[in-house]
Amino acid sequence: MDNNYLTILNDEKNRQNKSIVLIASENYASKSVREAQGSIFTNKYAEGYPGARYYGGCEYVDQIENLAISRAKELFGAEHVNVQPHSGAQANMAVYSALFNSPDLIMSLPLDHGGHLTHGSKVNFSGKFYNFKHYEVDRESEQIDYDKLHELAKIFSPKAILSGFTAYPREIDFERMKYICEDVGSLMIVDMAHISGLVAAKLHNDCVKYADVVTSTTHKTLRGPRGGLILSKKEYAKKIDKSVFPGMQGGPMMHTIAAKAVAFQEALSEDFVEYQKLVLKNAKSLASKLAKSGLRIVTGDTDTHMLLVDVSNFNLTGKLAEERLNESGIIVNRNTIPYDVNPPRICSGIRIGTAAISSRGMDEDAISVISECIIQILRNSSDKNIIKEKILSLASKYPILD
Ligand code: DSN
Repeated sequence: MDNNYLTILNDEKNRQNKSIVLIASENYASKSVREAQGSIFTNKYAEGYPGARYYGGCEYVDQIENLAISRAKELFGAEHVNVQPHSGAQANMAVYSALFNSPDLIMSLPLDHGGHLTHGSKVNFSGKFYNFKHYEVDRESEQIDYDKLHELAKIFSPKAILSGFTAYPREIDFERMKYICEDVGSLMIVDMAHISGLVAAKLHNDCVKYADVVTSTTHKTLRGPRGGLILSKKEYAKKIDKSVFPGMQGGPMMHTIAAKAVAFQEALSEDFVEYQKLVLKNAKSLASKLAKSGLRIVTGDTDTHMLLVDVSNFNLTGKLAEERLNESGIIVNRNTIPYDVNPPRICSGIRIGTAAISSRGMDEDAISVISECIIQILRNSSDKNIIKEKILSLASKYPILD
């Protein structure tokens, strides 16, 4: 027995059990998903694709990869699926490399307006290899201004328009995106990492039917193992597969692909749809309670699992708010808000998500306690130990799956 490992594992178990995780990109994978990810499939090399591997002994890993692919196709109605990307960032990298040549022009939402690092940030490969031009959210509504986006797309004639975001709380109009892309002759690419669980449950409008290519992670609202996924129209299948392997990756992680297969089956269930309804209900309720207590909710509301909260009218920065909440056992991340006056490391907002707490079964009663605690912590208006106790007691009522 490796006691050092066990001690650290136990500490992390305690941390997860005793805190309230409101990080919008985190969730708790089921025991079945974790068992598959911890299975003996980890022992197998399988470079290549089912039926065309570069190693012997691949008969069962072929079956597991085909199972994951067919379930993902059924779940999302996709024509083609690649389940091999190790992460969302690698999925994006593989798609760009399959479809673009450096320095093709791509349009996207920038990081400080809610886009992802891989959507053209200068410090990321995407911004280094490709010529990203950004559309932004409207200063007043803080939502995407599709008319403006359309105007910009006519000017830039991008090779592709990227949508699907990391810190954007409202529903995206994918039909409109498709209309704009068709009008200017661009490819439509969607990174649905945050909303893939909602899309799977048909509680967010569908991007798969409109987009040429959709990328995702599998561990956020989708509640699978940590990993990536690419869905596409048939015509891009060959290019994308070649770009993932041998272009970007060597051996696929067959244990993670096994866990993806299990997660996709879970996501096809009625229980999963009910879970996603709870995620949405909890997010709406938390937004409304925090707003009633004086916090400004960016865009005024949420349509997803996520809300973005401007803490500046509490005389706080995002950094300070994150640290204070963290000390009391409520885990969030600081986040820039659109047109933020503070630098990214400090920023003026926090991002809150309800995917993880909803997996623990937390509902309206829990949301009331959480919102009260958030307000008291941010106002510094109650005894810290009393709040910590309240959070601990709430967390212990809703244990995480072991
Ligand atoms: N870092 C993830 C998030 O927190 O949204 C996206 O990759």
